[in-house]
Amino acid sequence: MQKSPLQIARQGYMPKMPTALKGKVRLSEGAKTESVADHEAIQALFPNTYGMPVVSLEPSETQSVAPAINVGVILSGGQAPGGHNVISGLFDGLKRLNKDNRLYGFLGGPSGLIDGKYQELTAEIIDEYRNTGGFDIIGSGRTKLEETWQFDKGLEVCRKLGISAIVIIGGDDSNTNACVLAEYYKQKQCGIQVIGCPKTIDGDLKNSMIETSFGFDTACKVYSELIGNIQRDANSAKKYWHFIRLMGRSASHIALECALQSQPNICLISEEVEAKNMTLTDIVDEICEVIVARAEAGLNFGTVLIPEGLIEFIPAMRILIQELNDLLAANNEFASLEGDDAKREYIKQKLSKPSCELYRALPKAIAQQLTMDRDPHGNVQVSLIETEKLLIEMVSKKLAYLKANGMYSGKFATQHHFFGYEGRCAIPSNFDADYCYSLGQTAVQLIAAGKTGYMAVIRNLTAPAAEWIAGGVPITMMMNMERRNGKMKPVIQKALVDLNGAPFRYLAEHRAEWADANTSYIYPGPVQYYGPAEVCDQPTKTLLLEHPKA
Ligand code: FBP
Repeated sequence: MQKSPLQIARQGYMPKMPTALKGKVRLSEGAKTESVADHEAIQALFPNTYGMPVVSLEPSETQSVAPAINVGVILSGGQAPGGHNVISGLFDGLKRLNKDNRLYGFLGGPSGLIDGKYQELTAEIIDEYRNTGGFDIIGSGRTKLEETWQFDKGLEVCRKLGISAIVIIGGDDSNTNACVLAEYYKQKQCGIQVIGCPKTIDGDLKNSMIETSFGFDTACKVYSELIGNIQRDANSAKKYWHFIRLMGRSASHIALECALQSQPNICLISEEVEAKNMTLTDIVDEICEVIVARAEAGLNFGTVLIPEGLIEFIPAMRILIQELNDLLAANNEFASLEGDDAKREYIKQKLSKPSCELYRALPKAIAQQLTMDRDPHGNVQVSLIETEKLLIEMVSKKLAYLKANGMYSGKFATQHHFFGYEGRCAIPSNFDADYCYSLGQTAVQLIAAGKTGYMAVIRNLTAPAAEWIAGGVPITMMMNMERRNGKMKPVIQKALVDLNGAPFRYLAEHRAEWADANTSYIYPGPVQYYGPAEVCDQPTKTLLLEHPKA
């Protein structure tokens, strides 16, 4: 396979690690833990893995040589830069403990465990993937591991391969499932440990114990570079407003981090829209205010960042989507209607009055998207709704009205963008390469210490890597009960943008100045892998604001 010069150079990069992971290691245990909420319910569901202590890894003079073990690894969910480094950290950590240890990769995500599809990961394979982006070493998938028959099939496969520990690299749902699996195997005394690793570009798997999920750093740096480049173009050509939607599912962490890095004219935050109970019209009015003010200063260009999940956070829109989900679930009458107009009329008759008004006000193409593209659970796939186009259309209409009434005299030409896949498989930044490799090594130490139902964690991430603190957190500690598909379930709390948190407060304090006639754009440029630490090793602005350097 041909490689670029950067790919070749990165193969030789040796990730930086916390000092504690470099030599012999001992485990230090803290006090017993409790779940973040719903203690009794969570304890009842996890009698064997509830209440375990937080553990940290410390340097030691001695570490006993353990008998050889086989470990399985699974990549779960969407790609995130650094996954290959978690696996290379696992591999190196295992071989350092005992050269006869073996690592098996389950292929195509969690379904690989159930279907017994696997590959042994040898040094030759691992070396090809060190410090590379992507999940292609073993592939990923979105199959959910949540039913007993799946656990039993997984057990059969593990027994056949002599696997005594599984590492699941995934987001909040995958780690919740890792915890359920750990509990099941412990209760049945199967002798199989389960350890999780925090992955997702969305940045929504974080809490008092997890400072950030891996991949968020690289993905945000890639998107910020692109936004910066667009801003430089906008400031050069001076003729377009760019509407840029950013991946991130429900939470707006990616949009917020990119705004902190690039200082756009406008950045919408879904969590704020919900907290202020804003309507689509309110959002359009806010955008128009900035456009009109800039036009008065002769600046008919700008940038607007839009989080992927925005539409679901507009309260009236959420009700409309819910009504449409209920109305269209297995609705044969609707399915049999011929033509878009007949379908539109049918829907209008069935919706509640406020939802019907909102539906009528939507551009036809968007209204149509809301009634198509449903996921296997019958829900509309909001990530496929082109919110950037919806806003462009609605803003254009409002500006035309303002122009007709003498309140606006600018020009409004637009470009739209959606950034997501551009960043999910980028070559991991030094931060993600180091962080992920350390997570893999940490998972090995947790396995060696006999732990199960833990997530590998690295803290103190704004300090130099040598000072990072490696350890493990019981997954039950991060759980609460939530209603999912009509049933109360134990889940890891998803972190949305905290409107009282330092990153959002920074945006709120500065956005008027960024919207202003005086352009305050920052042009972050591409991710740098070689050079001074202030250029190559900086963590995200979000991390720096949430965990200021000592
Ligand atoms: P994970 O939560 O699994 O890490 O996935 C993140 C993500 O990139 C979201 O930002 C996005 O909404 C989703 O995956 C898209 O996934 P897919 O390409 O499978 O539709």
